[in-house]
Amino acid sequence: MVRHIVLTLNEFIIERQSEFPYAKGELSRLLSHIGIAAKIVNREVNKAGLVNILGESGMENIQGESQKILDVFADQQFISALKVTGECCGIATEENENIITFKTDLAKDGKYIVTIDPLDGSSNIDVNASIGTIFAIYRRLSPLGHEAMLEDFLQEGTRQVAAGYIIYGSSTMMVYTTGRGVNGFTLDPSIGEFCLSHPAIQTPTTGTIYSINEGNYIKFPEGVKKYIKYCQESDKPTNRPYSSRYIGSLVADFHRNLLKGGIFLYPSTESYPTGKLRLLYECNPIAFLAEQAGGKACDGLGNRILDIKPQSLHQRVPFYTGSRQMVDKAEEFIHKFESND
Ligand code: P6P
Repeated sequence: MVRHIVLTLNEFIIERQSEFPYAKGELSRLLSHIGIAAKIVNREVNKAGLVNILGESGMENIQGESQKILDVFADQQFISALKVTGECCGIATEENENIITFKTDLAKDGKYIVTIDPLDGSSNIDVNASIGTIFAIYRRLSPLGHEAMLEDFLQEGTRQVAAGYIIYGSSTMMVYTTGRGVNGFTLDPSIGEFCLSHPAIQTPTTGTIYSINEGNYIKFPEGVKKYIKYCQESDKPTNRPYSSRYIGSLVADFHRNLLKGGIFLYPSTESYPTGKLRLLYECNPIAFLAEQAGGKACDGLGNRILDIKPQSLHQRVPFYTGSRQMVDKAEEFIHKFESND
């Protein structure tokens, strides 16, 4: 019988640690603890339909969005996991208006900060559609021995040391990068470990999937409308229309397009004039992954997502990401028709 050697997430992290000459394991420990919290959240997500942890918590987050019970649970799990490592001095999460600074002496010496959307797409929880966690890790700018400061969190995406997501779908996967490629790990419930299943992910340079909420079509910028029509025409090099695929869960839509090729678009809309998705804990980590996998991520206004200097924790940006040639084509349409807006 051929014994398949599985490489667990922790073994992989330790193996790759040698690539960081000055790393003493702090980043490795952070990533491992994120993996542990992900397994705990996964356990609750998977049984959400069975126990009374579905539905609304009765609270609202900073965005004014109703918080699901699982949103709050996931937020607490990742905060606890990051606090206990001693490597992280503070975090910014979608669920909290301000930064959360850890006040123990150990944590004040933490070299890293984390931005995280603990449970993205949570409106899909109650209908059993895939949801996800999205995180980014930065080195702190403020001095060691003190509490984290807001400046630590308002760094350009190019300064991320690691980024990733967990997708709670038909299987649970953790996909992350430390700037040396993108690797995917699938949770094997029989051993409770994330195992390397998608080494060195490279996204196709083009594809035939476009992902956008066409319910907002009327208010899209003219160039986006023209690009959607381009996707629907059959006179492209593919000689057929593209397929429209949209789950309404960023991690699920991005993950599918990452593996198959495709483009995800969230333009500015009437409800979200500067875009809906948040720069710090949705767009930057996803953009880092997209670029590391050979793809692209921009705001449709001529800016590379990773170059944008954040002005506030919950800043929103228009977001276009995926296969490089498809994002290039969408930008071409946007720039060609932007004077018509
Ligand atoms: P809409 C989920 O609420 C989310 O933040 C992303 O996961 C998703 O891509 C987007 O919003 C969906 O937004 O307006 O299309 O429902």
